[in-house]
This record gives sequence, C-alpha cells and structure tokens, in this order.
Amino acid sequence: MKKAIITSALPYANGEIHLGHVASTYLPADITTRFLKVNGTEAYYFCASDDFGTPILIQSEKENKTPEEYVKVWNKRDLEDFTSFGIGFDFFYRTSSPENISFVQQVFKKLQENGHIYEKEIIQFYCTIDKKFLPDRYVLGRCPYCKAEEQYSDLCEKCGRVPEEIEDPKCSICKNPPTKEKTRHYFFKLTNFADDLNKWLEADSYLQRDVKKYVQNWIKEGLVDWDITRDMNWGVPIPASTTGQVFYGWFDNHLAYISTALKFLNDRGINGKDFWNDADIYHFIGKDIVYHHYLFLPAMRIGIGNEFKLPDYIPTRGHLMLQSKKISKSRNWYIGLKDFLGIYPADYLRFYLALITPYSQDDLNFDWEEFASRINSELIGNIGNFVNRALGFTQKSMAGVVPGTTEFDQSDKDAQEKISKFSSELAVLMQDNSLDKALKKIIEFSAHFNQYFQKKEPWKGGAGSNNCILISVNAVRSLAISLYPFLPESSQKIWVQVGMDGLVSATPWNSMSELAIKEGHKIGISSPLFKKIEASDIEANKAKLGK
Ligand code: B3M
Ligand code: ZN
Repeated sequence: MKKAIITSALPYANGEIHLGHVASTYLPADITTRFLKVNGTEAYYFCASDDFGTPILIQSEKENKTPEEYVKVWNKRDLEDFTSFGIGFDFFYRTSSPENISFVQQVFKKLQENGHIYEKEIIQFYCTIDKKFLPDRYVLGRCPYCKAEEQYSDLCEKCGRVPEEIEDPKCSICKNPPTKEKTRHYFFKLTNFADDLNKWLEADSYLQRDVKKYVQNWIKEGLVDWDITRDMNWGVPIPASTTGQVFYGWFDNHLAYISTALKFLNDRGINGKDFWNDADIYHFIGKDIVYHHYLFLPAMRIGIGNEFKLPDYIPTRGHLMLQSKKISKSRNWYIGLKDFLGIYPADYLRFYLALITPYSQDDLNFDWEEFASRINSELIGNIGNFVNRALGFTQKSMAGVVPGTTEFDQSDKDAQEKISKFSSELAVLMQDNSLDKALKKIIEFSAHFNQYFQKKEPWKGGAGSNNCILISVNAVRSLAISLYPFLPESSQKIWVQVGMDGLVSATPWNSMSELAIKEGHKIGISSPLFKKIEASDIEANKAKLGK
C-alpha cells in the first residue's frame, strides 16, 4: 500500500483562524488527504499549533497570562474551528509538546556533531527602557533589501526575505530606538547547503516550477548563515546552555511535522521513522513562508544526515484577498472562520474556496456576491438540482425502486462512458494538485447529466425512460464519491439519499466509475440538500466588513 504524510503550515497559537488561513493551506491539504485515503493510500494528515515566538510572548504578557496558558486556549480553539470546517486532521498537536522539545534538541546536537553549528558573539538590539533583548517582532524597521518600512526584523512581508539587519530599528513595545548589547548566539550554517539544496530542487519534479526558480535565485545571490538563538525564555531551551536562551521559533516549528507524526504513528505501533521514509511527504503552505520551507527545512534535514526524507511536494498557494482588498485584522477587514460557519454550512465555503483556488501562487479573492452566485447556480442549481431531479423522479414514478433496462441508445452509451472514465480523469487532476480543475470537472459531469435527463424526458414514459433512470441514479452515486474529498458532509447526505449503505468515505475512489446500482435497488428518501443564499443576507454580510 502506498503511504503519505500530509501537513499544513502550523497556525500560530495566537488568534483565531480566518478565511485567509484556510483557503491556501488547510482546505487543499484536507481535500488531498481525503482523496489519497479513498484512493488506496495509507495517508495521515498532521498539524500542530505553533506555540513559540515573540508575538505570542508579547500577547500573553499583554493579557497577563503565562505563555503556556495563552497557547493552550488557542490550540483548543483552532482545532474546534478546523473541525467544524471539516478539516480532518489525524492528529493536531503542538510545537511545545515534550516530544517536539526533545526532538528539536536532538536535531540540534546532531547538527552540531556534523559541523553545521557555530557560536558567535553578536550585537543584539536591547531596549534600555523595557530592559530586555529585542528579538524578531520586538523590533520594527526598514527592510534592507526592498526598503519597505515598518517590517519586523525576522521577516519582510513585502519581499519575503529574512533581513540580515533591519534599518532604522525601533522597539515595538515602547517605540524608542534600541541600543545594542553583546550576546553569544548559535548559527546554523545554511551556507553549507547551497549545492545540496540546488540538487534537491533540480531533482524533485513535483515542486512548482515558478517557486523553484526564485528559490534558486536566492541561492545564487548567496545564502546567509542563520541565527537560531533568541534571548528570551519562551521557546525550546538550548541544550547545555546556562544563559536561559531558547531556539528561534522557525528552528523548532517545522520539526513538529516530524515529531507529531512520530508521536501519532509510534503510539499506534507503527514505526514512525520507517513510515516517514517510505511515504510521500506533502507540506502545504502559503507563499509567504517559501523561504523557510524551501531552504531552512530541507537544509536542516540534510544536515542531520537525511534521517528523515525531504518533502516530495510543497504545494504553495497565494494569499486570499477579501472583496479585492488585503485582509487586515486591525481594520476588521477579515472573516473569522467561526463567524462564517455560524452563517453558512462548511460545505458552501469549501465548495467556493476550492473552486477559486488555483494551484499556483496567484492571489485569490473572496467576493461575497460571487460566493452567493456560485453556490446558488453551481452547487444548488446544477449539482443539487440533478440529485433532486434524478432521485425525486425515481421516487415518484417508480416508488423509489430502480427499474430494469432495455438496450442502450447512443446517449445512454455516452453517459455510461462518462461514468466509466470519470474516476481516472479526475484522479489525474487530484494527483496533480489541480483541485480547482477537478471540482470544475465534477460540475461539468453534473451538467452533462442534467442535460441527459432533460433530453431523455423520462416523465413522458417513452422507450428508454428506464435506462435514463438507472443511469442517472448511478450518476448520482458517482457524484457522491467524487464530491467526498471536497464536501464530506453533503456527499454523505447524497450517499444516503441514493440508498447506499455505510459511509461514502469508505468507498474506493474507482468505484465511482461502475454502474454499481442495479435493477431493484431501493433509493433512500430524497429531500433538498441545500438552501439558496439570499441577496439581502449577502448585503448584510458585506456591511459587517471594515466596521
Ligand atoms: N506558524 C505561520 C506562518 O508564518 C507559521 C507557519 C509555521 S510552519 C512550520 O504562516
Ligand atoms: Zn522598548
């Protein structure tokens, strides 16, 4: 059996999950995992809250909580929100777990033994007013590369690079210019890995070409060794250190992909390390963290002797805009996942986001009007309508029992051929990560059968009506299986309505291409699957933005 491990970028335990998070990272990963599982892969989807780092420490201080208390709240809440969105993690853990802490420390020691770590005295920003060293987000300034203002010293959000030294620095707590003090830090020799990284980028044909290109350019411009120490106490403690320093959050967080997988698998009696190395590894990310996933992460894995294989896929997608504007929490130009799911079913959002999210770094746009029209016309007007029509008619005219057939005419044969090709045609797109195109294909499939039903006019009771009923009911069954990765809840409803036993999630992908429903099959009780979205509600939703 093929194996796969799927991860999504770890959400900071620092505020609620919103639509921007789920579009590029969690939904595509969830759809892919569900597909792999039904398509015969032993696949596991892992994630964790990203608990360390300065923003979390700063926020917990503001709320008079210990950072441990603070992250616990968000870890729980994030998992609740993901779960109500139908994100089916096999395990959601945390970067502050004892397993991750000890794993990170082991990795550090190995990197040290292998000559990839050195110590150096550096000059670090220090705030004499707040009396503390100022790592990362504690300092704001100008990016030395692209000159963007008001950037944090650990990542420029404009150009995506990690500034070596920010210009015109200010303490983010009191806004005064910091002084500089001496401190000793550990560095990871990223510069040791330029060749290995290039080789891997060349060899891995599953990586997106455009992303590869600019990562290769970064390597060409010259890598910079990486400061992995932070002068604070919220983080993974540096082994044998007497100064109370911790590792930088980006040193430990991606290691939680591995430590979380090991914990889950080992607890189940599976050898986690063997599984990891036999599996296809997928890390789903947004384009703002390419640098970390295409350079730091692989270099660290290579640095410990490839004990854990490098990723095969790093599906990288763009940012979600909202009504064509950048999402901003401070300007209230964002939609919390929980709020959204208080208004509309998870499957509406999954359907719309999957449809508008390409497999590329292009930004996408959530638009309330488009959301309503896509749901009303494509999900309800096309898919819901076909399911209802086919099942409703079978109920009414045949008392819900599928009739026997006569010889197939050309349109029956074409319809049957559509069904028999469906699973393999879709699988190609799913495997290729073209989830938006796959969903469009499902919509096309449904449209084809709407037309087929319309043309055959079974309500007139002419010759061939029974063929139309049997084939249409089978097409409904195929739709349920194909929709499962996208719409886990609605596909199960369709499954029950068409009279199938058990779970659609336990049905092999390829079986959507069979005419499995035969004469005499009794369908379930059909009822409308979806409720139309009202234009007036959309106006109200829009009015909430920016307030
Ligand atoms: N916690 C979130 C981000 O920068 C960050 C991802 C970690 S993935 C190992 O989008
Ligand atoms: Zn200060």
